[in-house]
Amino acid sequence: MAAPFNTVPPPMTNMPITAGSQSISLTRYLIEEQRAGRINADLRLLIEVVARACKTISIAVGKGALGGVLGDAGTGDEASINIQGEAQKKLDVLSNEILLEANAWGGHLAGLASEEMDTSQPIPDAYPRGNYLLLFDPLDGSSNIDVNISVGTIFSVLRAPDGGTHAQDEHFLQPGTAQVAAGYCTYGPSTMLVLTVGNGTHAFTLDREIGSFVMTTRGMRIPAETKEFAVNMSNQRFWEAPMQAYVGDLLAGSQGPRGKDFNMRWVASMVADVHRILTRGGIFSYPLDSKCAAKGGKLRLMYEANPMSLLVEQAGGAASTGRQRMLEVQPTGLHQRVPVFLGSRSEVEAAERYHAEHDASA
Ligand code: AHM
Ligand code: MG
Repeated sequence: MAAPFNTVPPPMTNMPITAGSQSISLTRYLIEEQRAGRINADLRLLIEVVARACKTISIAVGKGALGGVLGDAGTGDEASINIQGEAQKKLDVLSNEILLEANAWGGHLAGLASEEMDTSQPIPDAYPRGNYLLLFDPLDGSSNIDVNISVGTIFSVLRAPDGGTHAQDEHFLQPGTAQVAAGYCTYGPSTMLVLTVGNGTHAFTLDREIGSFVMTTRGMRIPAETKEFAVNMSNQRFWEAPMQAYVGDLLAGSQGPRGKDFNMRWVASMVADVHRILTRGGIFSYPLDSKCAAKGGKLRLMYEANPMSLLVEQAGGAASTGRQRMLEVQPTGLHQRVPVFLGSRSEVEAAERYHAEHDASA
C-alpha cells in the first residue's frame, strides 16, 4: 500500500512505484505538497500549467512528420535565427508559443523568459500578475527532432522580487539556489515529467489514456560512484588542459590512475542524458572549449544548467562549473552560458579536483 503523503516525507531512495500500488497523480502530489506547507496555491497552479503545456508539446512532437512540424522555422534564405545565434526548428517556435500562451493568463506569474526569446516578457496588462518568474528552454536538443531522438522541455521557477509588477530582465538574475521549483519533461518512448519543489526529485510518467502524469519514481537517487561519462568527444582537442587530463584518465580505464574501466554515452539531448544520470548515475559534462570560450560555455545557466543542477542536487548528486558549485553562480545575463559538470557526486568532485590542481599549478 502506498504511504500516506501528508504524513511521510518522500523516502530518499530510488523507489519505482510498482504496478498495483495506489497511483499518485501529479495533481495529488502537488496538493499534498501544498497541505504540507512546502508550496502555495500559485506555485501549484504554475506547475500544473507547465505540465499541461508539456502534454501539448508532447502531442506535437509525437506526431512527427505527420504533424508537418519537422524541419527549420522560416523559409530558405530566411531561416529563423534565435538570440543564441542558432537556427530555430519549427518545433522550437511552436513549443515556445505553447508555453507562453498557457502561462500568460493564470495570474501566477510576473514574467517569463525563454532560451528562444531575446528579452524576458512581462505578463500582459490584460491579466493579473503574480509572484513568480518562469524560465524555460522550450525544446532542448531540438537538433535531434528530425532524427526522432528524445528531446525535452526544461523549466525553472524563481520568486519575483517585485511580485505583482512588470518583470524586468534583471529580476531574473538570481542564483540557482533561489529556485523554488525546477523540472524537465522528456519526450521519448514515454513522456516523463521530472520535478523538484525542493523536497526530493520525483518522476511522473504521462498516462496517455487518461491524459495525466502519474508518479513512477519517488525520491530519485543518483549513485555517488559511477563508471559512465557523457561528453561530446569530438570537441576533445578544443578543451582546456584540466578537462583533457580528466577525460584522458577516464579513457585509460583500469590501467590508468582511476583504476576502473569507464563506459561513454552521449545522446546530445541534455534532457535525455540527465534523465539517464538521474536513473542510473554517471557524469554529464559540457566543458569550456576554445570554440565556446568567448561565450563562457555552450549551455545556458538560466534555462539548462540551473534547473538540472537543482534536480541533480535534490537527488543526492552534485553540479559544478568545474570551479564552483553551479547553484551559487551569480548570473550576469539572461542568456549567460557556463561550463557544466553534473551527476554522481564523487565523479563531479573528481572533475573539480583536476581543475583545482591545474589552476593551482598555473
Ligand atoms: P539547444 O538548447 O540549442 O538544443 O542546445 C543544447 C543541446 C543539449 O541538449 C546538448 O547536451 C548539447 O546541446 C549538445 O551539443 P553538441 O551538439 O555540441 O554535442
Ligand atoms: Mg537547450
